[in-house]
Amino acid sequence: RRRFEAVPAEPLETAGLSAFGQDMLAALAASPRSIAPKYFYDAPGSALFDRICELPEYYPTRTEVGILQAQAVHIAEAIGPNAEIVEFGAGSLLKIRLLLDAMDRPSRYLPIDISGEHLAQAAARLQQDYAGLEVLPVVADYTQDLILPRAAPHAGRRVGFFPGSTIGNFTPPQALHFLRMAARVLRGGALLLGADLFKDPALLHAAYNDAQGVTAAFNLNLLARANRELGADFVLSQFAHSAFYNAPLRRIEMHLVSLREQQVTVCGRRFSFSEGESLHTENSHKFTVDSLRALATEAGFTPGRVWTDPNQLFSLHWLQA
Ligand code: AVI
Repeated sequence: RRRFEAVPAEPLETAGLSAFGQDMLAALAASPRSIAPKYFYDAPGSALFDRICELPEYYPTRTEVGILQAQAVHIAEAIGPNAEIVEFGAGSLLKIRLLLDAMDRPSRYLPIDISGEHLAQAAARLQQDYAGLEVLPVVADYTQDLILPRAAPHAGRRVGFFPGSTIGNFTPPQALHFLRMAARVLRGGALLLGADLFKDPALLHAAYNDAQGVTAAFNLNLLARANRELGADFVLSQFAHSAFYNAPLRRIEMHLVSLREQQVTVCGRRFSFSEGESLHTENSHKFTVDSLRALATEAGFTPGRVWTDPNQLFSLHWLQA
């Protein structure tokens, strides 16, 4: 009698690989294939993202900056005197400067970022311009549970700042997890949160399919990064940038679509792509004011004021922790 034995799938040998290597191998071994968008942001990817923020089609950055400029006095009033600002992500120095300039004697600024070098440079530049402010960079992954330094004696409120609608790049459970952690570390203070609003899908589509192809280059840089860091052999011209609005899930999805049947090698392992098969690289969820407030409430915040632009493209939320 013949006996059939299940042959276990060859285990992925990931010991000794970087987090990017481990996650890329896991993404390629899965079906459907999907990887966290945080891997976009190596140095070339961060430079491409800065260019995206300047694109005519990419409205979120300039709209949020416009709201911060228009409402700085009211936001500073809500923050109060001597406050401590905790920024999740090194962030745009422009946005934090708009807040600091309007605030009444800010006491301390704690930018949190995973990239220590980038953070140290940004913090040093800020310190030069704000001599009376204590700038205390915290090198940490803010998607994990955080422990922050104690509040300085006599400091005012501790206020979190999470601009840019990066909250939309989390899956809904990740967003809830992040907000719960933020509510915990900011207890007694508040969070100022930027969230992109649902709008005409044609405008959303244009923002992620710009005419100059910068967003496409940003997406494809993920494969270029794998070639640089993981000894991969992706042929970039054999993959296409695809970004579309998924209406039921209220999100832009970005994918890299294989233009033909092909094989790639990553960290010494071979993977096949069929024609049209994709690697899902990013979600960018869009909110209504009410859906964001409901999410914040579920995470333990008490939603307060909401500031938007005249066209209701983007929202800034004051969430009491
Ligand atoms: C950082 N994040 C909020 C951007 C977004 O719009 O979701 C990332 C981005 N992806 C493509 N363009 C911009």
